[in-house]
Amino acid sequence: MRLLLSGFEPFGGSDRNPSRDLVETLLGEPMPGVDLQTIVLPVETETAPARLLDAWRSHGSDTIVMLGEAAGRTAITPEVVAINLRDFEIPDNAGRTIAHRPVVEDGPAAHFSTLPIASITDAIRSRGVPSVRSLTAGTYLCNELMYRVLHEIAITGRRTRAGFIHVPRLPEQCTGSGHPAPSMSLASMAVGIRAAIETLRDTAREPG
Ligand code: PCA
Repeated sequence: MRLLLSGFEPFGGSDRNPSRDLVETLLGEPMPGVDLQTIVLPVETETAPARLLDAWRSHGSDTIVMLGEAAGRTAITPEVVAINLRDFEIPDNAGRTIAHRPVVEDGPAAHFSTLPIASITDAIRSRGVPSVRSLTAGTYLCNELMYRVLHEIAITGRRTRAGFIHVPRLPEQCTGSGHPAPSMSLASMAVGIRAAIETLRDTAREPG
């Protein structure tokens, strides 16, 4: 399997993003049968999707897994669907706020993940890490990235499998006083994402 794994830089005032930490951790843990390329993307609507699509073209990946942080989540959550809507509640890291605009003008309303989501959540749970599918990737950069990648695959007729997985915040991001927030350790997230990658490797199509 030729896997492209992406994460995002910190955003929204945080100095961490677990998706970036995961990409860096997994890069240091080679897995048999996985040709891994990683990329950490800026949280910027103008640049993130294009940078990922460039990496896909240059690596020739047959599988794309995009990772991002979702505050408030209690589990590792593969996203089922990306919608054709950008509606930011906070500006991106370049200071842009986009309200009620499509990701792709005249694109379809939605694109579905082409990852085997039930197999992935089962595999993650079997390692003792909470995982459940999610039916919304939001309307910010993560949804936009997922939509743009799946749209590009659809219009180019490629057979690349692609999808997005949101992870909770790290405990270190949730130590402020006030309301406690859900979090998960980086070690548990890494076990879970590794299980997801192994599932994808073991269900990859034979070449040719
Ligand atoms: N999470 C944001 C964007 C970057 C990230 O890690 C989101 O869910 O859209």
